[in-house]
Amino acid sequence: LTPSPVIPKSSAKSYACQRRTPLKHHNLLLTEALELLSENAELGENEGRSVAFRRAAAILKTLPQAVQRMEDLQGLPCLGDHSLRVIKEMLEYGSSQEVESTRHSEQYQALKALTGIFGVGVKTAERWFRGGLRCPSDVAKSEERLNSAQQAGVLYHEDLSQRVSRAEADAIGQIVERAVQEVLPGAQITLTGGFRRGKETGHDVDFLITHPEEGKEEGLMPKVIQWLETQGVLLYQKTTRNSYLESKDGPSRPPHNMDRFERCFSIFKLDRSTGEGGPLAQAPGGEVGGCEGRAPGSELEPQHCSTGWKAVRVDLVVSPYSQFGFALLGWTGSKLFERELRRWAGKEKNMSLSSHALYDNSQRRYLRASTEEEIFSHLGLEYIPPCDRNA
Ligand code: DCP
Ligand code: MG
Repeated sequence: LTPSPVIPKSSAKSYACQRRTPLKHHNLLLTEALELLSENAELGENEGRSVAFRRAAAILKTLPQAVQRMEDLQGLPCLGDHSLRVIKEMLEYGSSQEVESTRHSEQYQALKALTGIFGVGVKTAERWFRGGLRCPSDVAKSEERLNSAQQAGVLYHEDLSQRVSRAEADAIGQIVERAVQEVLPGAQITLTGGFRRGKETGHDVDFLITHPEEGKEEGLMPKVIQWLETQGVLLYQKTTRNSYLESKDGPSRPPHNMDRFERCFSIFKLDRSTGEGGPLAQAPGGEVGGCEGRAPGSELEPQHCSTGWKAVRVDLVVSPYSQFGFALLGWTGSKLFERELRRWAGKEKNMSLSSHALYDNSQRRYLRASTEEEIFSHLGLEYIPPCDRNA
C-alpha cells in the first residue's frame, strides 16, 4: 500500500513515541468512539483489546486533517480490523452501533461510575456491580466495607468528579512549593502529568519533587505531608513506596536505590475564593466551609457542603536528583505514550526503561541521563516535547 498523500511521514511510524501527538486534533468524533471502546475493554479487563483501540485512536490524532474516506487511512499503522470497521461505519452513518450500544449499556455506565470513585479499581467495581450497585450513592447507602481511600472517594466524590482547572493546579502548586521550601529549602517542584502536556484541565494535579544535592531528598515526603497536615490542607493522604516498577510492563532490573522513591496519593482542600489551600490563609486552626468535624467514615453520605472549598486529587512524587530526568519523563505521560516508550525500549533497543533508570540489556549497564532529551537520544528517538506526547 502506498501511503496517501495527506499522511505525514511521521504518522506512518508505529510507536506513539516516534510521533508527535498534539492535544488538539481533527478527528475527535472518531477518537472518542475508539477510546470509549478502549475504556470498555479496560473495564472488562481485556487489556490487549483496550490497548489496540487506544493505539488506533492515537494514530488518528496525528493526522493534519479530518478523515473523510477509508482511502485516507491507507498506509497508517495501528489500525486493526475491528477499529477499521468502527471507523468505516462512522464515516458512512455518522455513528457506530457498537459504540452507541456500549455507551448506553448498564454495565459500561455502572463500571465507569464506580471506578470513577477514588480508590475503586476494576475488580472492586465488578464485584459491586454483581452485587447490584450502580453508582456512588448506591455505594454510600450500602453495607459494603470501604477502605480509607474509598471512604474518602465516596465522601468527596462530588468535588472529585469535577475537572481541575489550570488555575487550581497553579494554586495547589503554590501550596506545595511553600510546604517544600519550609521543610527543605532549595528543593524543586515540577508540575507533571497532563498539565505539563498543555492540558487545560485534569482529573488530578501531579508534582515531582527533587533536590539538586543527591540524598537531600531522603525523608522529604513525610516532612512535606506533616507540614501540609498541620496547615489543615489535607483531607486524605496515603504515602507509598513508588510501585511504578511493580507494574507488569515495568523493567526487569530495578535499580537498588528505588526504596528512596516515594509517592503520595492525596486529596487537598482548596479554598475556592482565594485559590489558597484550606485554612492556610486563615488564622491557625481557623475553619473554612462549615464542614469541619465530618470525620471520614463516620457518615458516608456524599457531602454537598463544600461551598467554601473544593476537594482536589493531588499526586506527589519525590525523586533523587540523579533519576530526575527519568522521573520527569515517566510522570509526564500520556499513559499510552509511556507504555509505547517502554515497548520501544524493550522490543527495538533491548533496553528496560522505568521512571528511575534506563538499563541496556545488551551492554549490561545503566545509561545515565539528566534530561529527557538525553533519554530520547539513548533510545535512538527524535525528541518529542511534552505538548506532543498526547497520544
Ligand atoms: N503514569 C503512568 N502509569 C501509571 C500511572 C501514571 O505512566 N500507572 C504516568 C503517566 C501519566 C502521569 O503518570 O500521564 C500522571 O498520571 P495521571 O493518571 O494523573 O494522568 P494524566 O495527568 O495524564 O491525566 P489527567 O489529566 O486526567 O490527570
Ligand atoms: Mg494527572
